[in-house]
Amino acid sequence: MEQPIKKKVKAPLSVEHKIKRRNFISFGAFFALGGGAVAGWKWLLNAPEETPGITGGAKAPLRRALNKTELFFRNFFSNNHTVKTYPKERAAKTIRINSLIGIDDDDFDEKNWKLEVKTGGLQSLRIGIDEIKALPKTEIVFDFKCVEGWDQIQHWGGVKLSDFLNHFKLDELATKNYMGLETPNGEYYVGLERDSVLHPQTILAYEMNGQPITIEHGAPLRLIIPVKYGIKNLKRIGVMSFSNSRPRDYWAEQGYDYYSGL
Ligand SMILES: Nc1nc2c(c(=O)[nH]1)N[C@H]1C(S)=C(S)[C@@H](COP(=O)(O)O)O[C@H]1N2
Ligand SMILES: [Mo]
Repeated sequence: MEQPIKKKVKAPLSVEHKIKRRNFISFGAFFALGGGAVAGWKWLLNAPEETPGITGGAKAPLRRALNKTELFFRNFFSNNHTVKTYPKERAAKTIRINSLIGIDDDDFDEKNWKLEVKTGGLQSLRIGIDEIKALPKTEIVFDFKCVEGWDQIQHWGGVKLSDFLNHFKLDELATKNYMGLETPNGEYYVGLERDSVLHPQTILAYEMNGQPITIEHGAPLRLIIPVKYGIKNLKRIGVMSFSNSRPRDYWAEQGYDYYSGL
């Protein structure tokens, strides 16, 4: 009897051989990716820095990425999108106090306070708190978020910023790209882009939990802008201005995201 012809089979790779081959492949990949990463890192290191001053001085390509993210969220939070609101009963009874930059001077005189609006004309507009309280009141209960990692459901009342702008015939000025707000002493200041300024939930607040705002929370008038983190919710507004370029912004100068949207 003839022996059945054995099929010629390729000898299976020995375990040792397999490991060697894997190592070779992974080391190759490691060096290829690693080389790419080093090259990318060098490219980033040598990339020009963005114009200093307004923002914290990130490398230009990084800022481009940040701006892309920003654009995504801007569209997401366009004025047709509103942040979640809650029933009044859910609001905290004791509102947290964060920082007091620009509002800790003892000689501040609430009685003589006026909101100064820089209209670009020779004279600023000066508006008293009673004129603001006479406008239709809007209330909002929402989750206030601080970048430091806390949040709290809070209840605020005041005039819608867009109503205020219309009433004082500032709507034309408000078509500029940015609004700048500063404390009366100029020590805390924020820049806000137009869409967030005109957002239907943005208010100039003079009440919290149905009571007048206390000094630590920004009396007599503060900004409540729910589409943004706490840092942009300026307490004790002294000066309002409009511009097409970014106004100075306290925390953006320290490297925080200028937009600081939620
Ligand atoms: N003038 C002024 N406004 C300010 C601040 C500040 O230090 N000074 N801190 C901001 C920050 S970081 C937050 S979280 C909120 C906190 O507001 P609250 O103290 O009323 O909770 O106010 C914002 N507005
Ligand atoms: Mo904050």
